[in-house]
Amino acid sequence: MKTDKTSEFYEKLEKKGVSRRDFLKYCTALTASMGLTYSCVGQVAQQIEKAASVPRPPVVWLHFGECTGCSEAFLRTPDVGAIILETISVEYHETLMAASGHQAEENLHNAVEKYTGQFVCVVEGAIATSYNGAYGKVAGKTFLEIAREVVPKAAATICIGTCAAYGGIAAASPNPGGYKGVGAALGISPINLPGCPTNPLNLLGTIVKYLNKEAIELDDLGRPTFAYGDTVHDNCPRLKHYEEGNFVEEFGSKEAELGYCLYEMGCKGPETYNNCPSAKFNDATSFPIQAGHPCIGCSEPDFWDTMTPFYKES
Ligand code: FSX
Ligand code: SF4
Ligand code: F3S
Repeated sequence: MKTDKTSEFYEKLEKKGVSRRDFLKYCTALTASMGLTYSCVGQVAQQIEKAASVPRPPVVWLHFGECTGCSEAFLRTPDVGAIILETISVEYHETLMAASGHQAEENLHNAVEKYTGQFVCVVEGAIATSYNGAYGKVAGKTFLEIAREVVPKAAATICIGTCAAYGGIAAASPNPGGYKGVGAALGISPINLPGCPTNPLNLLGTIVKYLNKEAIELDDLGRPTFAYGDTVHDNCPRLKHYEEGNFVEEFGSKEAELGYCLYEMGCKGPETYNNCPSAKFNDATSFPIQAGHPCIGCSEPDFWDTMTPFYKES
């Protein structure tokens, strides 16, 4: 049902260059990423409209030990970024905001005080825990201090990226800084959206469910099952070749050209829970396996240690 709020939502998107047609395109991608059939696109669109009609929740977005690839992935999918920014109100985000130095610190402090108990904390990056967190600081404060100050005051915490979720690359062996994911560093159970980077559609799907007060079913690693319920292998476009025993044995070969299975090139799709084959990246263009590269298991805990060597069969 169209209301003034929904018309306003479409008008705002239109001003950001996202037409109604574009919006439906992303609803289609989001529907697929959630493992739903095409017939659910209208329903998903309505859910986003509904989410956009409630007051936008304040969001404090923290950056710790990471490469900012997760924010980049979201910003490089501008239409999804615009839809997300129409459903939340980003009060603090180090990559996006104009403020710097003391002014930025003040913004963080003010946002946390003003919205205590109401804001959603999105965290990118892992937290150094050894030597009182000395291996990671912003403005003279350790990541650990910042996280301990901010995260407990949030209404909900969403970790985006494998780094925030489980430590990721910052926690790769020998991990001298004692880097950990947010849950392990603080002893809490956040919503984890792993991936290096996280697919922006998975963030959008989570925000929409959160705003609509829908229960978000999580697995034992804190991942929403709507996005991380299946392995990459389960939905891989090369699965038929795997089953028929057609494998690539060398990059650049005829078999590679024919799109055969990359298992023997080290593909970790069978051990990796993520929806990349349906969600895809870069405006739903492609994902590693479609581009001819094996999955390196980037959304699994400790992938940098447990999935290497990346180009060898496990
Ligand atoms: Fe880590 Fe994300 Fe990889 Fe980078 O925030 S998951 S290094 S893509 O940026 O945290
Ligand atoms: Fe499975 Fe990887 Fe082969 Fe795809 S390319 S079928 S994920 S092993
Ligand atoms: Fe990562 Fe594998 Fe997807 S490498 S992006 S989980 S296909």
